[in-house]
Amino acid sequence: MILCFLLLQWGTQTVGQGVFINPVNTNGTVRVEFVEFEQPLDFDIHDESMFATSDPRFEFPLTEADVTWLNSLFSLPEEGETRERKEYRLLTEEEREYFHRAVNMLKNDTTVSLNKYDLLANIHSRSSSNTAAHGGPGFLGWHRVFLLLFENALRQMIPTATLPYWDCTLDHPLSHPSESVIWSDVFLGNGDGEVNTGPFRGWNTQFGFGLLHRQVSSLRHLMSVHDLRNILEEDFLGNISYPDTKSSKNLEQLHNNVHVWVGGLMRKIEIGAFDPVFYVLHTFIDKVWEDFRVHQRSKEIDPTKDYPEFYGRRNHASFAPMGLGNLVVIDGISDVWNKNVVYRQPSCGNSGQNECGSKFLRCDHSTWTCVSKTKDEVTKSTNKDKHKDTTLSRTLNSGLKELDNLYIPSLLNSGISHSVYSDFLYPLKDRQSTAMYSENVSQSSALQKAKEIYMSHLN
Ligand SMILES: [Cu+2]
Repeated sequence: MILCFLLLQWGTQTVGQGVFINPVNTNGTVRVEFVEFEQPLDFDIHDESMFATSDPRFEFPLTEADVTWLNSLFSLPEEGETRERKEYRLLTEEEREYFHRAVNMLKNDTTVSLNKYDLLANIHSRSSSNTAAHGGPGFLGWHRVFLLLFENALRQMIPTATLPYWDCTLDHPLSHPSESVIWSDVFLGNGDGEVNTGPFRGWNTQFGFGLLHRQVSSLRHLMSVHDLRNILEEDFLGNISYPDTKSSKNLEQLHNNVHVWVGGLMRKIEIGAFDPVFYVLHTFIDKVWEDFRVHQRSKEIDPTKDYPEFYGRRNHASFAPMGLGNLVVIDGISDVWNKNVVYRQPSCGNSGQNECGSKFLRCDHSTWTCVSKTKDEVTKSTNKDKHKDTTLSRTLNSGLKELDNLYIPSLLNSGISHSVYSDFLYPLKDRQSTAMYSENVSQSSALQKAKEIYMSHLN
C-alpha cells in the first residue's frame, strides 16, 4: 500500500498525470526516452553511509484520512501569490515565530497516522519515493516537489508561512561553525545531543528513533562559498549530479556532507526529515539549484529540457515514477514548482549596524560576504540593547501575543480568506510594531484598532 495507489488531485493546472512535461534534450535533439525497468545499471553511488535502505517500519498502510490530507497538499502556488523564501536569519521575529509555530502545529496534529509532520517525513522514508529521490539526477527535482508539499502543509496552518533556508556557507567561515547562532534557541535549538532548547525541544520521533538528537560538527563539513562557485562553473544538470560527477561539484554529495555534519537523525537519508533541519537545508539546496538554472538561462540553456542521458540507477530514468503521486522523475525539472517562489539572500551593503540586514549576521569586509554571528556574539549584543528597550519590547510582545491569541485560532476556524490575512492583518501587525517603536501610537490604542478592524472582517 504505497503512494503509487494515490490518485492525486491537482489545482487548476494539469501536471503530473503520468505523462511527461518536458521532453529530454540531449545535444540539441529532443527525444522521448523509454524506461527500461528490468535492467538496472550497476551503479555504485560511492557514499554508502548516506544511501537509503528500505525498512519495513516505514511502509505501513495509509488510511483514508492520510490519503485525503496528502492529496490536499498537491497544489501549485496560486497566480499572484508570491512566496518569498528568506535566509533563516533574515526573517523578522514574527515570521520566525510563525514558521516555528506552523511546524509545531503539524507535529501536534494527530488527525492522520503518526501526526502530520511525521507522516510527511515518512513519505521521504518510503522506498517507493526515496529511491527516486537520491543517488541520481532526479535528486533536485524530487526534493523541490517535496518542499512544496511541506510548504503547503505549513500554509494550511498559518497562511503566510513560507520556508526559510539555512545558508550553511554563512557558517562555514567560522572557526567553530557549531557555535553559530543557528544552533541557538532562536533558530534550530542546540546541536549537541538531544534537542532540549529552541522551537523543537523535546520532540519525539517515530519507529524507535527516540528523541530528536544531533551531533553537529563531528564528521565531514559544511558547504562553502567556494563550492557554490564551483557549481556555477558548470552548465548542465548532469555535471552537478550523480552518477557523472564526483565530489566537489556534485550538489547531492555536498548536501550529503551537511546531513552527516549535522548528525543524529539527519545522518541517515531515510530518517533525516524527522528533524526540521532537513527542510531548511533542502530549501537552501533548492535555492542553489535555482541560481544554477538562472545561470543556465544566461547561457541559453533551457533547464526544463536539460536531463542527462546517462542517469545511472533505473529509478532516475526520466519516466520512472517519482513516488510522489503520479509524477515521473522528469516532471521535477519543470518550471511550474518554483514559478511563484523567490529567494532572498543576505548581502553586505546595508548601511548602519545590520549591514547584512540581520542582527544575526555581520559583513566580513575582507571578503565582502555575510557571515553568521556566533551564539556568544548575539548574546553580548542583545545584553547591550536590553537596557535600552526592555520595557518597550515587553509591552510590544505582550501586545502581539494578545493579538495572536485573538486572531490566529479564529482565523483558522472562520475560513477568513488568505488575502484578508495577508493584505490586511499581517501588515497591520507590522504597522503596530513600527508605531510602537516610534512611540507615536500607544500600544493599547493600536491594539484596540487592530481588534476593531479584525472583528469587522469576521462579521
Ligand atoms: Cu532526501
